[in-house]
Amino acid sequence: MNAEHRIASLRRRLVDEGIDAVLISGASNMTYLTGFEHVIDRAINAACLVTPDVSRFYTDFRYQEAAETAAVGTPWTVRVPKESLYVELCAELREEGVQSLAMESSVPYGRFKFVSEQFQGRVEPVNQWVEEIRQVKEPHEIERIAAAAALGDEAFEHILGRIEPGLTEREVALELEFFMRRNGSEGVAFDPIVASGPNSARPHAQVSDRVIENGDLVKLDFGARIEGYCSDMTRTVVVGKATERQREIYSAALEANGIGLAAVRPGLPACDIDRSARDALAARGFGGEYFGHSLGHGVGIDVHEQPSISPLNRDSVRIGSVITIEPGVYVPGLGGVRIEDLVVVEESGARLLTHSTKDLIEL
Ligand SMILES: [Mn+2]
Repeated sequence: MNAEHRIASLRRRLVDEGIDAVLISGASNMTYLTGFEHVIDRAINAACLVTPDVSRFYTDFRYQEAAETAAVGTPWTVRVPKESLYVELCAELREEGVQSLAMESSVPYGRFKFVSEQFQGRVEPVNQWVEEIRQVKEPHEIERIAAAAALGDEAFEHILGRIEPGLTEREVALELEFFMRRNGSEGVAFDPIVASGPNSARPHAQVSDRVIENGDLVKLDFGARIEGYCSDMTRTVVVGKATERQREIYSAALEANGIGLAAVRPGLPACDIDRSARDALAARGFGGEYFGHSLGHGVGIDVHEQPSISPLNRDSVRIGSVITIEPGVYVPGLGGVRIEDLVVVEESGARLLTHSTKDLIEL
């Protein structure tokens, strides 16, 4: 991990925007920027301050020892304010002659207002500064995502041997989670989605106590987390023999998945990749009312990050991004199929990290 390189990227942004300092307090962004492992969690009270010559990590007593240990050999100095973190931080900014400060637009409004008053200089809300750096992965980040994807493949293989009529969605979801955690996943990337029968027509259905029946489509969307990095995959299976209509939906989703994957090229606008798969679905009779979400998204420290592969994103995809390609066909009352792969964007196109079969599985 090269914290130096990540901080340098942020400093270039400061220069470009003509701002003296930036304060980063989003947990995933702080994790990325510091490179600290096993320090930053969702409960932490902390902030990273970066100026042209300072990289300082503020936290409190509960995290002091872990942060100081993690900071050894890095450009970070750890500061543990005696009283209020933001009161002390603002006092230091004033002492150091900082005139303008960037804060992430995602911070709570109360904190933004408080810092604005305490600091007394110009405070600018800024959006996606660290997220933009995060969207191009370093090789060791890709290795971790690939390891999480491999565990996802194993979990899918495992769950295929378990799904049967009579089990509830919740039991299947629990088994998926248990398998991943028992085999090295740090929690899960997100609560698994197990959506059966008519529930599978809801793209982000919440797991229910519905009992799986013969003839159901069962959509499984889940991911592991390895060394701080997520994976994400979706497969849809049929319990028993598939009907003609189920086959038709499945083959449309599968074709769109293949077309979306083949469209991935560095330098191509994300919206064009999205359109390739969307047009393929429409040509099969599954236009907008059957597929209403984005084709994919970036994956890394967070399961949903930049770049978004959506009709609205005109930015080009870049070498080193890790994205999903996940077209779906959702037919209310009948069910839905989504097939989601995780890929790395390389010079020659998409390299798959998800290796589970996409042939229609009838259990
Ligand atoms: Mn996804």
